[in-house]
This record gives sequence, C-alpha cells and structure tokens, in this order.
Amino acid sequence: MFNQYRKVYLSSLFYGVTTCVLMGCNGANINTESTNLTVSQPAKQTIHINQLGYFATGEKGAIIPATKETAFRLQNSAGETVFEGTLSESRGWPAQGPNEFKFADFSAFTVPGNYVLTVEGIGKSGPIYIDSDANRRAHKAALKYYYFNRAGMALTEAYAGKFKRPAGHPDTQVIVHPSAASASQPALSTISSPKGWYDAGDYGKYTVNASISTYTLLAAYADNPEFYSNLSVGIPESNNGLPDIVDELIWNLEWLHTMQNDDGAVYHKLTTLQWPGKDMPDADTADRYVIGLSTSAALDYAATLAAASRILRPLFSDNPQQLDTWLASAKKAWNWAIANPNYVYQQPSDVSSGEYGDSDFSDEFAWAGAELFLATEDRSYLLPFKQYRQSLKEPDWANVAALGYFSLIREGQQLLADNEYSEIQTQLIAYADASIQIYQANGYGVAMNSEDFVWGSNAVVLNKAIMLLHAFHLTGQEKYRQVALGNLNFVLGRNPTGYSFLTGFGELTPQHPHHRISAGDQIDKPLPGMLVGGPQPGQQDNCKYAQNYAASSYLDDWCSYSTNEVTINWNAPLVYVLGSVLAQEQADKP
Ligand code: G3I
Ligand code: 9MR
Repeated sequence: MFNQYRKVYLSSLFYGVTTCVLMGCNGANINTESTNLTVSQPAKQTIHINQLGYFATGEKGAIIPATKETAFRLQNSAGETVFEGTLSESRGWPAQGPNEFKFADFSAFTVPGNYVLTVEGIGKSGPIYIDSDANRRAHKAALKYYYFNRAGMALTEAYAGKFKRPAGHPDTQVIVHPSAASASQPALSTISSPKGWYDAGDYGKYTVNASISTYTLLAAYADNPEFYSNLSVGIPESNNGLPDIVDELIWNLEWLHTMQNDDGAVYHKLTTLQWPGKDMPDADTADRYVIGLSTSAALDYAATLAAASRILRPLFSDNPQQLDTWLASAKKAWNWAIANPNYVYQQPSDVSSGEYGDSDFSDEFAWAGAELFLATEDRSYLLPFKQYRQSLKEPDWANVAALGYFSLIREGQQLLADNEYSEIQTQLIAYADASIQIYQANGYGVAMNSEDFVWGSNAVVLNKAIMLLHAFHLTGQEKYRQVALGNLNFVLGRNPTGYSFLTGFGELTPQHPHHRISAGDQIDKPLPGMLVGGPQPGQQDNCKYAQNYAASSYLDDWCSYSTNEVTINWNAPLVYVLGSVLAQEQADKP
C-alpha cells in the first residue's frame, strides 16, 4: 500500500503542473497569488467537490447525483487508478432540493497530488487536488482581504497590484447624528474616527460586526502565534517586526477605539445616511455620521478591546501604553452598559445603512464579562457569563457568547475553579458531538441543518467548524477535526450550487459579488480572497433565483446582496479555520 502511494506521489509530482492539460480539465489556472488571477469559468460540474484542495489527512469526499452504480474510482494524471471506493446509499436532504445523491468518500486516500474521480454512467469530476499549498494561498488571500478593504488608505501597486486605488473615507470629520448625541458630543458636532475596515460591500464601519470580526482574527493569532509570526501577506507594515495579522488587526482596533464618547457609551456605527452607489471609495464623498448608541456596541467594544489588550501584550512589553488605554476604555464601556443594560439601537428615519439590530444582550454581557475577567482577574466581571443560561451555539454577530468560551478555554484554566473550567469544556464538546450527529444525519458532508441557512450561511458553516476545532484541540479526537474539514469542503465547492464561494479560488467562483470596490474598479475579476455570504432561502433582495431551497438558493449577481455580498465577519472564520488546520500541520511536521 505504502509503495503504491509513494509511486503515485512521485508521478503526481512529475505531472503536477500539466495535469489539467492531460486531463482536459478546462484549463482553470488557479494562480492564487492574490493580485494576478487568471481563472476561467467552466460549465457547472455534476460531481461536487472541494475545488481548492483537500487536506491530505482530512475528510475527503464528493457528492454524486443518485445512480444505480455503487463504485467510484480516483485516477491520477497518468490515468492510473489510485483508489477505488464504494458509494454511499442514495439519500435525500431537503435543504438541497428533491434530488437524491450519493457520497463518495476517499478520506482513506492521503497522497498529495492531482486526481479525477469517475463514476460509470455519471462521468468525471473536475480536478481534485490533495494539496495544502492551495489552502495556504487561500488563507493568505483571505487574510489580505482585510488590507484590500481598509478605509482611509491609498492602496499602492506595491501591495495591491492592479487593485491599487486612491484613498477614500478619511473619516477625520465625522458628524454626530442626533441619535448619537451626548452632552459632551452634541448633535452635528464632529469627531475624528479614521482607519478601520469597510464592513462589507458597503463602506460602513459598524461596531458590532467589527467586534466579532476583530476578535475572530485575534483568536486565530492567539491560538497559533508561531504560525502567524512568520506569515507575510505583503502589506505596508510587513517589515515592522510584528506579525502581519497583528498589523492588520491594529488598523481596525485603532479605529474601533475612537468609537467611544466621553461618557463611555459607544457609537453603534459610522456610515453615510443612505447606501452609497457603485462608487469607488474616493468617489463616495457623502457626509459620514456616527449614528446611534447601544448596549450591544458598548459590550462588543469592551470585549474586543479587553481581548486585544491581553492577547497583544507580549508583543508590546516595552510600550504597553496603547494596550492600557484600550483596557481602560473597555472598562468604561462596560460600566456604561451596566448603567444602560437595555439600550436597543433604533434605526433613525433618515438612515438606511445596515442595522445590526439586537435586543437580547445576555450573550454580549457574557462575552464582555469573560474578556474583562481574563484581563483584570476581577471575578465580579464573570457573573453574567455564569448566569448565561441559553444553550451554547456557534458565534455570529448577534450571538457572541461562544467567543467568551473560546477565551476562557484558551486563557482561563489557572484563573477558574476546576469545575468551572470543565463545565465550559463539557458544553463545547456537547455542541461538537451534536454537530457530528447533524453531519451524519444529512449525509451531505456538512454539519448544517436547513434552518442554519440564514443570511451569511457560509459563516455559519465555518463558525461551526471553529467550534469543532476547539473540541478537537481539547480532546485530541480526530472525529471533530474531520467534520470541521467537511464544513470547509462545503464552502469550497462541495455544496449544491457547485460554487467554491471564495473569490479567485476554484473552478467556479463568484464573479459578481455585491462588493462596491469589485463592481466599481473597472477590473473584470472581483478582488480575490473574499468569501461570499452563501445560499439561504430568504431572497430579501427580490432577485431572480434559479433555486429556492435552503442550501441552493444562491445567485452570483450584484443584485443578490442577501447571498452574494462579502463581509469582514464572514472572511474571519475562514481565516481562522484555514490558519488553525495549517498551523497544526506545520507543527506536526517532523
Ligand atoms: O435570527 C433569525 C432566525 O431566528 C430566523 O430563523 C431567520 C429566518 O429568516 O432569520 C434570522 O435573522 C436573520 C438575521 O440576519 C440573522 O441571521 C434575518 O432574517 C436577516 O435579515 C438578517 O440579515 C442581516 C442583514 O444584514 C440584514 O439586516 C445579516 O445577518 C447581516 O450580516 C447583514 O449585514 C449587512 C449590514 O447590515 C451592512 N453591511 C453588509 C452586511 C452584510 O450583508
Ligand atoms: O448595498 C447594501 C448592502 O451592503 C446591504 O447589506 C444590503 C442589506 O441591507 O442593502 C444593500 O443596499 C440595497 C438596499 O438595501 C436596497 N436597495 C438596493 C441596495 C443595493 O443596491
């Protein structure tokens, strides 16, 4: 067996670059170095696979339309059969429509290379790569997305290549909307609130969504500091001695810090009053406002700045002043939230930018309390976390309790009583066990139920993968990692739409994301490394969809802002998942 694999490995190395030509796989040249994309769009495949590259030691499988055939085979670029397997029984999954399918599992085949999967009577798959390097390039591009979406900075050719652009949105004269006025900062006065990342396809900067996004990248770094210490994505700060992911985070943290008023309250968002047109940043010159205050903004701000003040401290041991300031601001925001525990953001009648509305703040109190407890070791902060009674679910912008679990697991062992710490672990592992059941029950290779397909479903898939990776690291049990990788395979092409949802990475990828920069830059291809929202049946944009099922209601069109937009909180879990798996692989290398 080993010899056979070895032989295949060598031949795949030999044929490597010419594989597509040999197999006539439609010439998709996945040149993933972020600024130079040449991806052609082939016809949709009937066999759905991860189009980027499976991890050698991970779950690997394809979805095949139902057939009477029971076998499949994998062939290398020389046409040699390297693996034969048995298809699953035909089965259905209402989330993807009425048609039955079979699952072809080749997880047992672990030799890196380029292959094609064949089922008699059905045909051949597109190219199947077993390849960590492709994942490495995708990870870098997903992280570089944040540079490409920086507000207030000109992107130069040296770092952005053909995607260079002039600066827009300096945000040094931001108007205080009446909904955000306070005694010290009256309506129509101005504040300076520069830097930060654009939220999404729009140019807004939203405290709630910036917080979970920033935290998720902070966690990627905190959980894998060695891996990130050597990872360069080519940004202006690349040679300043800090990891690039940290430089990128600081760009947003410095903005976030400006979103507090003198009372400790935190502005809910910074946007124009109406949605911008399809303008590039420098052409969108409408007035920008800080709008509204909210308990959720205050608590998410407190949590994120407290986490940053801890996680980045080892890098700033000589000059911790900025981190101290962030922690002080976090405490002030917490105190404001304690005094204003039910301050719900209300969209003013003259405003139409995104809402990020929420009225249940128990999870925000739990998260912020956990972060401040870890930062100060003051147990009084932990109370809301201990009182949080809702069942644990994967994080999203409106439900952030899990983020507190992640931090307490990472940094709380010495500070918590044994039973407190093990209770946190138990809840997380119970969640992961339930995910495995969901994965097994639908047979599609993803831990998702129909109702999980909401606006931004791809981030739901990946935040579930983060939960599973935590369970893997806590227990060392491979089964959790395997299901996490199943979820990754789903967003990278093994899903009912046949799209790899990461721009620039795969045979069939989104070409028309709801992203103003990509729509306005006069470059054919969208910016690379952006994860679109993904299928969900709400169709809130009223575009014309070909499918209405939960996991297939997706449209690659500008029109479809409810399935084809991109945002910072959707890319972040992709960075986390890829980073975590790659870091583990690197650490396991002899
Ligand atoms: O939570 C409920 C769930 O209980 C229910 O079963 C389900 C059924 O529809 O809906 C769920 O609520 C959805 C909510 O997102 C949480 O997923 C709402 O229907 C849905 O309308 C809402 O969408 C949000 C969208 O803004 C519209 O408000 C997205 O989460 C959010 O990511 C998106 O954020 C926008 C910003 O406002 C502006 N910038 C772009 C960004 C991305 O599109
Ligand atoms: O472009 C907007 C996008 O960033 C938001 O996520 C989305 C949801 O609120 O709204 C988009 O703006 C649309 C608006 O809601 C309705 N008219 C069309 C706008 C897009 O062209």
